[in-house]
Amino acid sequence: MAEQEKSVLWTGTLEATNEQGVKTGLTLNTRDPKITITVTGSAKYAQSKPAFGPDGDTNYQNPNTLLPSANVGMALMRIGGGQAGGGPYRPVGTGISDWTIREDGELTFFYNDQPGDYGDNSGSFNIAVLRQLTWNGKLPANAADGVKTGIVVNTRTDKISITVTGKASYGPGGQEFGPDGNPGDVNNPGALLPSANCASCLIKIGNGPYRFVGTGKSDWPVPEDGEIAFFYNDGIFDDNSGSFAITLTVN
Ligand SMILES: [Ca+2]
Ligand SMILES: [Ca+2]
Repeated sequence: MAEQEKSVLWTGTLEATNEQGVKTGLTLNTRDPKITITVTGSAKYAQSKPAFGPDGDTNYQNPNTLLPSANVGMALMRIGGGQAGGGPYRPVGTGISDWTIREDGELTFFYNDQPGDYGDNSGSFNIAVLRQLTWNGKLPANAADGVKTGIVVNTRTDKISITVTGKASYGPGGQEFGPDGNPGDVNNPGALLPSANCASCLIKIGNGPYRFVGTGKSDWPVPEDGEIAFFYNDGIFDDNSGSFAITLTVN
């Protein structure tokens, strides 16, 4: 199993004097999940001016800057670029949330000023690029080995949210139950997790224990490192039917 990238993709500093911008080394692709960018700090685009935050000087735009429609002193980004071409400069300011990637290429951040006029700048912005990891899949009730998500989490940085829907049956007769399982069948020693309702949705992270999920969890700090897998709480799987639909998000 390949190591998954963490939800924090990059952190770094954009100096206001850096006319070339700061390259992140992150190669983005339009097929990738949405990204979120946060920017803090303050900077000056001239020593005679006050310091401004990442939105720059809201009262001043200049046609000679990298992005004339944006405030002077604003944090910008560009994807691709150089001789290979690439996307336009785009305003970032204090950040953008759940942004759909529009171009392929390396992500670079810029300070919006006039080319050749960066020497009288000072200050810097701290920038973080984050990606939300999402997995959508199905847990068939007859899957004795559960379903692996390929999503690897760690206890230092990751909280997860899960939603589970659907109905399934865990035995002959075919009575169906939702993700919370059958409240009338608990402490069944044949089930993967006897303390939870039979026919409920379970999670297992890495080599950790089975844990009850039911209809879901919200912003749950993961208790173990490892790959996330889901299981159907039963002991004999080949007489089961139906499935649960699961959405897993790593924040
Ligand atoms: Ca300047
Ligand atoms: Ca069964």
